[in-house]
Amino acid sequence: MRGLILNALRREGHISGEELGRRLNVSRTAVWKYINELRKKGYEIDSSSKLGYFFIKGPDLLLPEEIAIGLNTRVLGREIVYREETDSTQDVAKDLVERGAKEGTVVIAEGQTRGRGRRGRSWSSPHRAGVYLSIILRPSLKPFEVLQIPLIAGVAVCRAIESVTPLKPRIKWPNDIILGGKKVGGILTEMSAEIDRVDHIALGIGVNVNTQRSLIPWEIREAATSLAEECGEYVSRVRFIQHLLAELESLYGEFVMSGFGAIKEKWNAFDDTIGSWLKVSGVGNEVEGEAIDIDWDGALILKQKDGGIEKIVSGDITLSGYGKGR
Ligand code: BT5
Repeated sequence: MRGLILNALRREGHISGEELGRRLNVSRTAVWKYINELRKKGYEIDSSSKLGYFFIKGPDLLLPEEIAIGLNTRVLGREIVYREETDSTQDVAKDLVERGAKEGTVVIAEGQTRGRGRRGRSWSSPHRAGVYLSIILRPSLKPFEVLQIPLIAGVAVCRAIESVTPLKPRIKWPNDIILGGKKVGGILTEMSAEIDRVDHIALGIGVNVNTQRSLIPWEIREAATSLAEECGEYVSRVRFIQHLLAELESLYGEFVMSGFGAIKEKWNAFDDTIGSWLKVSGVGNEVEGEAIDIDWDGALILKQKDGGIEKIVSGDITLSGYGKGR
């Protein structure tokens, strides 16, 4: 109901309580209560006896009713669970899965106290500055195919960045989103699976949107950036999420129908890894070589000094040569 009221106020500028009540089939007192709830959330809505209610401005929050206005998806984000603050949206998503949450449910937090990356690393999530969300997916995939999910999400993040800014993001395999050589976003894929079948995936995406440099822990400050810092202006987090969910839904749909082959070319368009000389660590022995391609299943193919070919399915990479676009 609050979403419908916001929609009407935004569209028409001002509208009387009586007219709102008539359209939504509720009493004027009920309209007044909803308006007060919106005001408590930070919406500036004024009223006058002549014009009725009129919208002044919204609170730049990632409220589900804000995201729903103009969200162009059928499944992703049709159910949004919102938290002002939480430990990690991944944990909230996992709780929801246990309670039967549907595919496409999205958990969004304004801030995380224990946002996480891969292998126990942390993800700095300052309040109301970035986008921190987890998406519940229930694809019928084999566990090894899940490797492709962060690559698909990477393309969606880059396309969303291109939709809301003039920036040219790149992807460092497997899950780093890079601007000007610095990390602006990361992707975390956690799954629950049996030997031959994935039960569900919690796809976590973190992007520094309007994150000021001073809010990023000093140890990683030099290696991190934000969309606002790179393009020099404030970026709407709501619009970014709307584009992200729409891009992801379309790419994920394509992937489910036709496999990773259809996405690989799109991934290549943002790739900043192939052609670089790099070191891969975090999975047993450190391996060094030139990244020559990604395989049909999303694995990175490295050519070592002696000409040997190594296929890498996960790990952390350090570039020691130069990637495209650097
Ligand atoms: C990632 O891990 O890049 C995946 C990050 C996923 C975060 C999202 S937020 C929503 C959802 N809920 C969660 O709890 N997590 C997901 P990894 O490749 O392991 O990179 C982690 C490393 O990135 C850290 O060790 C830091 O060096 C760096 N880092 C941490 N916070 C950062 C930030 N805000 N911006 C740039 N770099 C950061």
